[in-house]
Amino acid sequence: MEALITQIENADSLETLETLRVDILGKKGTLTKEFARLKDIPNEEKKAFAQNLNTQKAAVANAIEVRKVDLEKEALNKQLESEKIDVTRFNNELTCGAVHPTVDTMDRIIQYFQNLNFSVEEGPLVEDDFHNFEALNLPKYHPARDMQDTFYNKDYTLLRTHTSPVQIRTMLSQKPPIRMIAPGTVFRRDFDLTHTPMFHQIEALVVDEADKVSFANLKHVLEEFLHHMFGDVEVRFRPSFFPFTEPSAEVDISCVFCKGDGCRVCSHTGWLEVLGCGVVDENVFKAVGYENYSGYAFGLGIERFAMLIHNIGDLRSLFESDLRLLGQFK
Ligand code: 2NL
Repeated sequence: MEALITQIENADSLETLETLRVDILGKKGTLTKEFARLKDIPNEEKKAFAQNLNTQKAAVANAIEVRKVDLEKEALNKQLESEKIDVTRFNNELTCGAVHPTVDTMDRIIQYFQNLNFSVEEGPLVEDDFHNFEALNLPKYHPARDMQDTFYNKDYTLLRTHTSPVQIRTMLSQKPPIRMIAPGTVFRRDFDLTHTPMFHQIEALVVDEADKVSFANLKHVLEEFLHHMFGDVEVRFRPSFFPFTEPSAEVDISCVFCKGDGCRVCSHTGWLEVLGCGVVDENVFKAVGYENYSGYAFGLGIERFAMLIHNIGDLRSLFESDLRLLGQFK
């Protein structure tokens, strides 16, 4: 018995201790086998025999428990020691960060339009119904205002679903001529392979005296811009609809991956949709009290541009802060 206890006290690992426990107290353990002998012991000795076995069993179990606590403590200390971080230590392996591809793309677009003398305007992320919808010719009960798409707050404010409210605020606080872009974060209740609830947009707005600004001007500016961003690509305009522009168009470039031959990225069409645009609807001007002006506007999603420029396959990787992705953009 003494020897057993000493063995337990000297067990040098949790594994050794467990082996000992099985050897002694396990189903076929030495002490367990002793209990099996109880039936062969004469009646008058049974009680003393059993009491003795139970005492031994308790002593062994206790010794195992005590040693186990010690070994676990040792293991924890070892782990803490090996994982210790000296936060005061100077890190000689400092690595250089990189600009996030979303930010890089946004910066490049902003730079391009600043060179064309567009101002850069910003506005609140929490907006009201008027600036986000009503002034943009999106009347109440319009399907695009559906609860599905918009994050509403309890006080009837909302998270802006596009950067257009910045243009509305700018038109309300300035007089034409206006040449502006509104870059920023926007929010929509949508989350799947190609949508994230928070993403980034840049919208542009040009307003001047009636007949000074035309769809032809818009078309030229966008063709130049898309060639600057994507190089030697084809650009085409398709008729479309937006509540805030009339006429409206969506703009495609020939696929940057297959050069128009057809591939998975362009769904074998040879074309990639990159932005929406149009001539500012008369009702938008009415909402901000403008008379005898004309203008054009367009809007684009930064993440989509970043994915096409940097050949990123999965939209979600732009939101994961994974250094294995970000490290590739140094
Ligand atoms: C898209 C389409 C667009 C606009 C945004 C706009 C703003 C005002 C007045 C008129 Cl204040 N228009 N913005 C116009 C056309 C298209 O965005 O697909 N964006 C990702």
